[in-house]
Amino acid sequence: MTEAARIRSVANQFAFAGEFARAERWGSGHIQESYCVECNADGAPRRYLLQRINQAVFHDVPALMENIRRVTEHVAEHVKGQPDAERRVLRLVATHDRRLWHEEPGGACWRAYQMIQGTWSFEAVESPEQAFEAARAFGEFQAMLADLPPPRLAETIPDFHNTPKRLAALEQTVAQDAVGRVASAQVEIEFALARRELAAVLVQGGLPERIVHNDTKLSNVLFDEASGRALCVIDLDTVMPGMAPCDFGDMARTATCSAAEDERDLTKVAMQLPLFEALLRGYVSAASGFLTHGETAVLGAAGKVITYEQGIRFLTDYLAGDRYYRVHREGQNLDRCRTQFALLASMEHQEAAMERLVRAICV
Ligand code: GN1
Ligand code: MG
Repeated sequence: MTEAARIRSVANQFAFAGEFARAERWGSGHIQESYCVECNADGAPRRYLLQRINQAVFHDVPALMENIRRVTEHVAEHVKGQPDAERRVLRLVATHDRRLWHEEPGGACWRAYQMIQGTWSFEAVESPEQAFEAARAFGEFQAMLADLPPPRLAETIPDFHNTPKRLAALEQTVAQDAVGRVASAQVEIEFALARRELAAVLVQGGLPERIVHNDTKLSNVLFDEASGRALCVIDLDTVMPGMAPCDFGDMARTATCSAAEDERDLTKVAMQLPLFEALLRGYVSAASGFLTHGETAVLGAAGKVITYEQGIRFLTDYLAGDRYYRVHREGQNLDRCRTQFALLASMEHQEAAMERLVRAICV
């Protein structure tokens, strides 16, 4: 079966409106394989997001999909009756036999969402307003999930933001040097090891457990094309118990820097303080109701920790032979790591100013 025929046959398992018309590869995710599927329903095109779940990363598909079902239904309840409620949360589409995912005979698992119309997403930030909006949307998302009824969400990837464990994994990978790349990344390995005390900052903070998004990069927010406002938070795969400042830290990693995550010209990579300020204001505007002093006190540090952690993760994967993150060119994971470390260095330079903003804004 060709790839196109396979996608079509998988799409036909889902309760989409109308007839399958076409499918194309979609999005910039490093993990899941996504397609935009267009169907024709009475002459009107309907679009869906069809995703093949990466089971090397998400081992427990039922737990993953149950988390997403509960989270999307809960957020839908929160936004019900508000303007544009339909477009403010991802909505799963079930299969014809009412399952949340489809399993192919070979074991591959697929799921589908309705595509949210009239929206943009961005790989790199364009303005402080955009940073504010993205942070407001993620803060609101955390706030809406604060009253999710028990049981506790499943930890689909345990120790996801456990930075010391990420560092240990790097050290082990360096020791193994399975694909002989260690010699080509000495500078980055030394950079990482010289900052090992940073790894413990969040996990040792005694922070409360909350339901967090865990992948709050700028490109995981959909902005309304018409108003420019942040409308909907997407990519719910890693929504699980965690620490609220990790979400803020990942925003600082991706929305204070106007260079792409894999930019090779490192002179373009810098933490821009006005964007950090906009992020803080946006996040606090939505999350101040539940954040404790202990959580707000580490928001500046969280940017550094998550940028450091992400650099370590890219470096580890480069040294292991690109087994986790999808790459489109030779050395891309090392480029991604270098960008993270350049951004971290820029944050280190501006640390005092970042801390001043945190104290001024999070009163
Ligand atoms: C991965 O696939 P994507 O782009 O949504 C990763 C995140 C990283 C991100 C870096 C499950 O997310 O943790 O922050 O790449 N997701 C997983 O861009 O590991
Ligand atoms: Mg993701």
